[in-house]
Amino acid sequence: MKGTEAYQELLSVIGDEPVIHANGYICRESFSLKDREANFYMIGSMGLASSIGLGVALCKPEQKTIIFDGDGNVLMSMGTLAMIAAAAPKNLVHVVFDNQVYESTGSQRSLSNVIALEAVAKSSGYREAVKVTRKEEVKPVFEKLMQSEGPSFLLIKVEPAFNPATGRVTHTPEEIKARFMRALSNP
Ligand SMILES: Cc1ncc(C[n+]2csc(CCOP(=O)(O)OP(=O)(O)O)c2C)c(N)n1
Ligand SMILES: [Mg+2]
Repeated sequence: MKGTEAYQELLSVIGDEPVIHANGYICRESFSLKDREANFYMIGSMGLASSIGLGVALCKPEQKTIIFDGDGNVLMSMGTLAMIAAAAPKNLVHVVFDNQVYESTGSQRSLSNVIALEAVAKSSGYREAVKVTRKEEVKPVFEKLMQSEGPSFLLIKVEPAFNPATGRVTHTPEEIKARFMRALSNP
């Protein structure tokens, strides 16, 4: 499946929940498909969406927090998987779009073709860790994780098929922060 198809499946399930996005194409794809105030776009710093997501989940325990991450981002901050597992927020759903490359910077190969990131998450202590490879599985599995106690990890294997004509996030970092904080205080 293409990344865009996976996003569309997920977006059909997401309501008001905050979604913290990893940098690069992940921000651009989501911004182009459906920009929302509750989307936090981590524009520059790779590897940090997961720790920002953890912080939001701990501060807002009454609602689900979602992280949209990439394989390269997860590999860069693998220690955050342990941090999330140890803090064990029941309301956190960590989604990884695994295209097995650093697509945003020219599709250099990542290690996720040999390292099973869902197994790393599970052995770190995530309550659930699921890998999906077929488009039809994405929505039902995500729905189930959104209704269950976390922290949970959903690894979606996607083709590296980003359309370079996709626009860029047009909000400034300051605007992203202000609107995200507004969305968090008015759920
Ligand atoms: C600390 C740091 N290192 C490198 C980069 C450059 N960079 C931006 S996105 C990216 C690739 C991210 O890979 P992945 O998480 O797999 O997402 P994909 O691009 O495949 O969607 C890289 C290397 C950066 N922004 N910050
Ligand atoms: Mg990638």
